[in-house]
Amino acid sequence: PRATLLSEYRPFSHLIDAVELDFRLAPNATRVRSRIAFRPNPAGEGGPLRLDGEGLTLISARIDGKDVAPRILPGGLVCEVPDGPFTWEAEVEIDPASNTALEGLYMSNGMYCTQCEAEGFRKITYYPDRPDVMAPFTVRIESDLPVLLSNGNPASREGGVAEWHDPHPKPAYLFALVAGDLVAHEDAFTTMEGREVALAVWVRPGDEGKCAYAMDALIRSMRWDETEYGRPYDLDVFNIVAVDDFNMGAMENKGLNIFNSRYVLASPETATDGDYGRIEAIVAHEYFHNWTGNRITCRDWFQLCLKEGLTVFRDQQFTGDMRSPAVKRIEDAHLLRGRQFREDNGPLAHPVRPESYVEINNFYTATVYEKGAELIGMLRRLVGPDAYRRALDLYFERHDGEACTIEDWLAVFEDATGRDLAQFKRWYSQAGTPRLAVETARDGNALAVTFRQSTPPTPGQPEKRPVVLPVALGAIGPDGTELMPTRVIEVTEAEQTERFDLPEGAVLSILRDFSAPVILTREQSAQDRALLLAHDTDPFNKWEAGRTLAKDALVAMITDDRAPDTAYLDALAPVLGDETLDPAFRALVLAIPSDDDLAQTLASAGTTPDPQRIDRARHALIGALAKHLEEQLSGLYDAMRIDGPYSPDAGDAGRRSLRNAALLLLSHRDEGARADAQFEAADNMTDELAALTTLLRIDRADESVARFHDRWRDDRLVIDKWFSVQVMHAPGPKAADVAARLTEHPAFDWKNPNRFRAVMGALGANHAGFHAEGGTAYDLLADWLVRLDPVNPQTTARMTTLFETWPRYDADRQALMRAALERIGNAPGLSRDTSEMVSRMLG
Ligand code: HT7
Ligand code: ZN
Repeated sequence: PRATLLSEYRPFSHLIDAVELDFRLAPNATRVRSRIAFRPNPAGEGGPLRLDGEGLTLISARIDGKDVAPRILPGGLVCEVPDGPFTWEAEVEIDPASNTALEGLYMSNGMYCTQCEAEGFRKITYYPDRPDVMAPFTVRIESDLPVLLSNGNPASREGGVAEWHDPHPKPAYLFALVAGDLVAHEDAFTTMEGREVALAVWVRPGDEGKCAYAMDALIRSMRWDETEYGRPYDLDVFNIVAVDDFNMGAMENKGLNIFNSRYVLASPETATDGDYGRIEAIVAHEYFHNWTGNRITCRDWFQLCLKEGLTVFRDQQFTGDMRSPAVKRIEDAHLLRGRQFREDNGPLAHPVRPESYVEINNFYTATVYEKGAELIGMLRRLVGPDAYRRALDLYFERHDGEACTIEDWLAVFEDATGRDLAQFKRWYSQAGTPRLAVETARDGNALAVTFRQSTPPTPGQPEKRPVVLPVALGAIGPDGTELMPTRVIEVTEAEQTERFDLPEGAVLSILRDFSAPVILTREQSAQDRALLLAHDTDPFNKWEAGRTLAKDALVAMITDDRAPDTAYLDALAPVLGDETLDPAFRALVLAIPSDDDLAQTLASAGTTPDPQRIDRARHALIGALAKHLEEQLSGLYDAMRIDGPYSPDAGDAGRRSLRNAALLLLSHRDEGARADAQFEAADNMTDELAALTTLLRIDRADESVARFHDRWRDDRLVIDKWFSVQVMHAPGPKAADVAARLTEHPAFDWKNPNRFRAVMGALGANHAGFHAEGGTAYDLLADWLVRLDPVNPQTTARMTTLFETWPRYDADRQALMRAALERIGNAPGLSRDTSEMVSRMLG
């Protein structure tokens, strides 16, 4: 299939003044009538009307009331039209019950729902399905089902017919419709402008008791967007619907957000602290899109980071404000380095604003989202918070109701601050993770710090130019006092030297707060790292110092068969015992780098990672840590216990995370005795699942696995966890067998994306298991992806990325992974989605 290119963007031939849609719902034969008022676009190039359409049966088409016979093409239709304004009317038939791809109008548990981003609206009716065509929509829905929802405000409801009107012009990807037997958890919100908004979270009957937290997160998000960005809500209703079959996390349809039910439903017994955190973040993210995405949208899909990078940045700020900014920053940087660096350093590397795609759904990536958010964070750091807010005010004022580009976004910052952002713009077009090497030279008290930046080649981009790097740094004295508070250096050259007045013994703390998404390399002694771990005033670098010590210890164990480094073990103890530190932070310090993290570290240092050696070293370090710190861990396990009812707040969640991190280590000393007791006594899913996971990790979980299933067999979201943990924590050589056995379980509904991901995603996440000798896990995954592709191409394509790291490994594994990818690539009738991913990965 032909690629779409950014350079080929042309405005659409027509503008739309109004859209009316009329749905008569039936599972296999839904009728959709459209009535669209078109007029020529003065910026367009004229010509016939070209509308997108896929899988539609055209019943009739009329222009200004007269029948027409458009030419039907593979991806749409073409029709000659009058020179001036005209009204297009069409009727099509579609089959939502057979729509397993979950894109367009589909059915999930007897409920109708839609997913139109990025190009799903064309599966509902003929339309210019592109984000720069914006229009107000009126929607009429006819059905026997009790709840009938669409975007905007309710206009009327009579018998089996509901009408909705959305006054805000929007692109088709924000269209939504829901019809089902649903119940609501309701509340209300008064905006800063005095608008009364009726809020509802709609779920299947029986789930209404699990909506309170999502509602609470929504209300806090609405208030936060007013206070932090001055953005009020703009309709009389805001509805959220939870659906079990969903390809992604959630969707920001105007006034009618649709969510994967796992990001809505929560109760203490069934959801973990992690689930609560994700619900809060995703509810906020979708709500924040109302301004950054919906009111101001993207001109074309190449500009996806315009809405996604900015909205991720906003949801990160929100979570930081609601919880701990330090813990949030560490988690975000950790996620970026795990997922986005992996993408940026492999065959799928692409710029934050790509310039070509075959299937746009394949570009909802960590690079567009998470690296896109880092770019916003760097801009804010460079201009400062006040100028950032001024620029955002100007952005909303200048572009409200428009479909914009990255050029529009950067122009707002240039106009608000007077800065030239030409070099900064390279971040949007250049793929790959910059390396920042730092060297120091001393002359008396003058410390010269030389920064050298370079970005390795990525597919299609052999040469790279220097980017703008805001490098936050400070210094700590040998006695632990702060000698230089944080300042931000702008590194813009390939090589740049900065001088500081710092006495002998001062230890630099570089890239504080992870101020730029780069790989920092620098020689630093274990003593200096231990000093930063003990005394750095910047929480990110304090954590980073411990992390680097752990990685250095592990790398020495993996490559040189060394014993665990006691310097690292000794350095941890004072931090863990420091009661002035947030338990959530201490839990992060205690976490051992994952196998995948170590594989990435080794590969980027030019060493081929051996999954078995990595796994063994990690286990050995865990054992050593448990032995060395046993008493302290035991004390922490008892001290972090919470007596009283469960609360998902950050304080209690932090205590549980530290306690459960201690539990895991202690299980290597007590043969799982504490975990067994905790599994029986737990009154919340966080503790119950942590106990089960711990038992799985020491291979003593058979009984608890069975009991967990019996306890939760009727709760689909908990059963997803049951599937997932067994595979994720299976001993390496057994993982593929465990996964294969679970695919035969009667509850393995592989057409449900959550369930499929629970097993296959977990197999990919079990590093030693996925890469176990012989390639059985690769084959199992490939078999299932070939099977899933005709049913759900989007989820299949996304899951092929589990193979993206193939170039890291030894020749045997490379051959096995490539063979698995080739087998997927050769499957007859493979979707465009999956075939694009496979061919990009194979190069
Ligand atoms: N903007 C939404 C993206 C999304 C999506 C994209 C492709 C296919 C299915 C999808 N479901 C949701 C979600 C977000 O970023 O807020
Ligand atoms: Zn988003």
